[in-house]
Amino acid sequence: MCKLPKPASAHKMDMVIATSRQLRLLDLNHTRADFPILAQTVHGKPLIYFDNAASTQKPRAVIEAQRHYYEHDNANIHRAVHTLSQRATHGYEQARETVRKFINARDAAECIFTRGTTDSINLIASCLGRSRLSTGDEVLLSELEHHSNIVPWQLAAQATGSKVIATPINNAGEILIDEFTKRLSLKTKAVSISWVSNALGSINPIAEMIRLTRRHAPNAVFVVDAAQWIAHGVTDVLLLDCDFLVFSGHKLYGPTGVGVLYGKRAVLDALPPYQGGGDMIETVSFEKTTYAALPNKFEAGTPNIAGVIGLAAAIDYVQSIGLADIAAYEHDLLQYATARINEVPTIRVIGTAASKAGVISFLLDGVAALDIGVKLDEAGIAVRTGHHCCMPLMKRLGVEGTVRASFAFYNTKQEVDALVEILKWIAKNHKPAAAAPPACAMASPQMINAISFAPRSAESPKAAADALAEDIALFDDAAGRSQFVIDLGDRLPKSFGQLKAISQRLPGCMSEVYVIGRAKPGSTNVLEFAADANADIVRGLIAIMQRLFSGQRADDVRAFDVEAFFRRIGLDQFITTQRRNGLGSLVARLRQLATDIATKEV
Ligand code: 7TS
Repeated sequence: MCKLPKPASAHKMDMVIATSRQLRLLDLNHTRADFPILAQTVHGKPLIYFDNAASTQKPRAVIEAQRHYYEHDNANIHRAVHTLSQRATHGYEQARETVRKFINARDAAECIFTRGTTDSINLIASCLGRSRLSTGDEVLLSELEHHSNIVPWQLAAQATGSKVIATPINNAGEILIDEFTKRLSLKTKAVSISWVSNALGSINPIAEMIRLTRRHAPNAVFVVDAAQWIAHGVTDVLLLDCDFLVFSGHKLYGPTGVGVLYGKRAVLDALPPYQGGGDMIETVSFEKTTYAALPNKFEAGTPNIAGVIGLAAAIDYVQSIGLADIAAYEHDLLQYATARINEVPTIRVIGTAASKAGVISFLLDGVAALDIGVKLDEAGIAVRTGHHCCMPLMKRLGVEGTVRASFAFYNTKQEVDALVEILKWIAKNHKPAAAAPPACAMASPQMINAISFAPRSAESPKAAADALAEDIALFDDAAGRSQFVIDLGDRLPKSFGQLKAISQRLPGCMSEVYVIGRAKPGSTNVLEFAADANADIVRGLIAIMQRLFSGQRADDVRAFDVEAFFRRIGLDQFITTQRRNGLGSLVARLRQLATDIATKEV
């Protein structure tokens, strides 16, 4: 069928619409000024914040609402007749009404304040586990889910003898609806699905999935994980007809540590309480305690009052812009970014669902995701790298992790252009890693002998540290320091294949890291080790650790404060033990080896 040319008047109408849309977009760009944090530079470059799926930035309205609460109204809620308590309670309950309207719930009592999405899902899974789930029952999830929509269900399944099932996706990152339907049955007691995938951005057909669940699994409750949807489109729980819908404040331009659990009144009433404590009771005696009505039944203890007030301010703020406009703007930005990012040589976009929210996950051939993240940070661009708390999804897609750029309405096409330019530069300038020897299934003594264990670099760890600190002091910016580290890594012997064959992957590091250590042959108290990784920056950090520790007396290794040293040389972002992408677990392994040697265990 051929397309008819549009009549002139229709063209004119298009132009009017296009012009008003452009004006609207311009307004949206101006909202950047509402976010004080965006005006800064990072490593001397204007900050480009593309980590919105992890947490969004906060507009002044949210910051002010919390400040105002603490300066004027701070008191505990629901407890006292005094004026401040009355004001605090009023603000808190007004916020509940704001949430109700925002998601179109029938009743504010159906909106429970929690610590966030994770807390909300734990509440649901735990309470269902104690009331509805039993042996042989099934909980249906998808391969796309975030760990917080997997692990709470596994805990409930373990406690009840029920089973967690994951419905499959295709290679584009879309849930296969026929497969989903096949897995629904009378045994299905809960279905819990993310509306938008945090790792890939796929928008799941949640309304259709709810309809199918009602038809084929009438015993199931349907939980919508709206963590990644809530800031990007209109939510209407009545229209969806879900049993539960959960989200976090911090992904909606609101504070951290606060979130919402919406549940249908009848379903919530049928659940046992989650936590016990103040505010959730009606009467308490040692013989019998009775529980408060909704929503207090699920809000034990003093809640995050300032957070709730900040969340309401965030909702007012996004509504003043309009979620439909936000969605249109972000859709346009995503299309632009997808087209531009595909110009980068060797790029592979991971997740190409037909319907996507503002997320682009990608890899560059031969460059570790972590190395891309470090380079982008040097350019002032914040992205997230790794498995995005979706290990089963990464396994399904056959990747270790990805680089993820995730957008908000304050991002611009110019920022996308800057990202694309840096990626082109990385693709062009990254030296391909020399082919590592292939991994074999079994370690032979010859293979262990072939490993080069690093010799001692200085008299003591302290002397090695002083020498390194002197070298690194020559660089006063982050780019120079990380290039120095990468150059050190270049000189590390390439033993990735051998080490992979004879040792377990070090858990807790974002890149693949292998390490083996031993007491130096002929000595009883000297540690030596070899290690390798598949990210340049990590190879460099391994080289530093070797200079510090390999060939040193185990007691000196144990006594040396690695964290303080990394702080001293300005690289502590890589080493913190709490951070999963850090080398904390390498440090812990080396300390353990040193302890074993010092106590003659090896
Ligand atoms: N569900 C989804 C779909 C998510 O994206 C996240 C957080 C959670 C649940 C948990 O939310 P929380 O607020 O309780 O932590 N996602 C991410 C992310 O993609 N990067 O950092 C956090």
